[in-house]
Amino acid sequence: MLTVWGRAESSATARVMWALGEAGVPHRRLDWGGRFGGGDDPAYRAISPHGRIPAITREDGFSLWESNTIIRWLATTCPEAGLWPVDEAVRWQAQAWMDWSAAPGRVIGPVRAAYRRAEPDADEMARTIAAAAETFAVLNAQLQGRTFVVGDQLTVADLALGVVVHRWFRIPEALERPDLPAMEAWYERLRARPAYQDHVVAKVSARPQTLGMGD
Ligand SMILES: N[C@@H](CCC(=O)N[C@@H](CS)C(=O)NCC(=O)O)C(=O)O
Repeated sequence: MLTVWGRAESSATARVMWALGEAGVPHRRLDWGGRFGGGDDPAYRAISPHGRIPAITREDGFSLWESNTIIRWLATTCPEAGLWPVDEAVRWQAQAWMDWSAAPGRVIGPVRAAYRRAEPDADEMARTIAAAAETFAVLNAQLQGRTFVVGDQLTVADLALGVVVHRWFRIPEALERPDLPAMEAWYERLRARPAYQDHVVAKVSARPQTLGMGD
């Protein structure tokens, strides 16, 4: 049995849980990190050197950290799930989009920081949203004419990007955002997937749970 170490509402844990759900891999999850603590536990540091969540462990001693690496491992060990493109060019495009997922990860943070202020500053909100929209527009362009990020099938690229996009669309309706129709249509396709509903929509909020923590 695979064990996932990580609190469910963390974006990085949610990605891994979603991937496990898509692949149908039996697992259990332990609440770890954030308010649950454990990141500085030396035994945990032995499996996750930065003390960050998520990490996975298996009874035979195998362990792994970094959510996108865990997703790659899962996709290659469960090829029947179809998350790892067979075509070489598509497979490497998927890797590029996975690595690129750090970019929207960086721009959504300032939006959320502005949004969580007790007295939000309209200029800060507008500025951070405009900067984020510029980055998300890159993904929107890629999704034009495609069902999923690198083609007609859900892959590791979608798994790396689906959580941050959920956060973008969860910013309250009242806040003006430029239209990104291809990305919105893709988000609706993700929302139709039970594993995405269970592990992302139901668990990950737009508002940070714990200030000052990567979440
Ligand atoms: N690049 C890492 C990021 C890991 C990370 O920053 N995780 C956050 C939660 S999303 C964390 O561990 N925060 C501290 C904590 O929850 O204790 C990954 O994708 O696994």
